[in-house]
Amino acid sequence: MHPRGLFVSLSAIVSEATSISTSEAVDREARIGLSSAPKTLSPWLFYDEAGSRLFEEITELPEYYLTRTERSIFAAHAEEILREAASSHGPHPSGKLTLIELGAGTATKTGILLAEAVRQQGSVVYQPVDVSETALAEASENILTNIPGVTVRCQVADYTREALPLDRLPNTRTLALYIGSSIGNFTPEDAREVLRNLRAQLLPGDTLLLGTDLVPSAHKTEATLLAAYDDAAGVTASFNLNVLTRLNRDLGADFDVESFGHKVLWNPGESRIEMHLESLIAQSVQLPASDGGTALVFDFARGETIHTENSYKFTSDAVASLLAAASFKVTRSWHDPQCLFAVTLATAL
Ligand code: AVJ
Repeated sequence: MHPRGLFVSLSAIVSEATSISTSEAVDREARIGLSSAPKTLSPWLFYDEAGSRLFEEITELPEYYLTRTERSIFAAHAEEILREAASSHGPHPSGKLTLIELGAGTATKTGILLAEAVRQQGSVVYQPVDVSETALAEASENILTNIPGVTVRCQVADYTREALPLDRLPNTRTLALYIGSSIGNFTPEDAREVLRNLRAQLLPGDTLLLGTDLVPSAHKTEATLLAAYDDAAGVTASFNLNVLTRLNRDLGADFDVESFGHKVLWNPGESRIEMHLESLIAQSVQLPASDGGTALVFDFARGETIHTENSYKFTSDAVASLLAAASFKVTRSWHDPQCLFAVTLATAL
């Protein structure tokens, strides 16, 4: 029999305290971002319940090639990925791999890697880390019913703000998964910081599997990239605009959502897709007083934007130097035939 079971860490129980600090964080973020010039809002604000649902919808859109392509890379190369991770050499005694995943969400693509880990080593411990308790509950239910041999230990945490609550089992190696191009939301400086924090929790010989979206190239046009963030069905537009609906609901702001438009551009100098919300008219928006500050009024000129997201795109050199800056060395990388997306295995030095 393979060990099975669900372990929920203590931090999962403090959801009430977490939700109080979440609405305080939303308030703080809105006050700072909307008072800045140019105006900004942080992408984590997208992911309320409606936004998380819209994101799941995005991942299934014909234009949004990222999720599907990364899944195809896992499907084609899971065996090699897991073998390379298990055999990466270091002073640490080799043993079974434990998989941890940063920002696991509902962990739909991870199943391919977990099933392969069970094939290679008989059983596997999987530690998904995410800020969303509901996403983690869905993830563990899916995995426990579909992949016998996996033990799931959910951890509710914000890996960008707190040290990772990593439980190391004796005589195991860790394979950390940071997939889905999640790293792409960070500026190069913050991305290095996130990977350094992760590296600090690992031992030499442990590995990281990093999923990154790639820059335009011979087989990947700028139009392909833009369409992924500006789909014909308008799901990404709804996802972007939903942040205003959220601020109205959570903070009592009075955004007229209809008078903002979804705007996407490719910034080649910074190597990133940018999403903005553009004010279609001159207008002002009120934010009521809260524990975090006094009532504020934000004036918008016609055509002025709120910068809501960066999604950085990489070359393989850029991936290697980002990893090197956090004391990882590239072991091997895989991409799809069109070079849309890359999956890179790196070893902690
Ligand atoms: C979740 C950050 C990987 O940047 O492609 C999708 C978010 N934004 N469509 C991305 C997103 C608009 C997504 N990441």
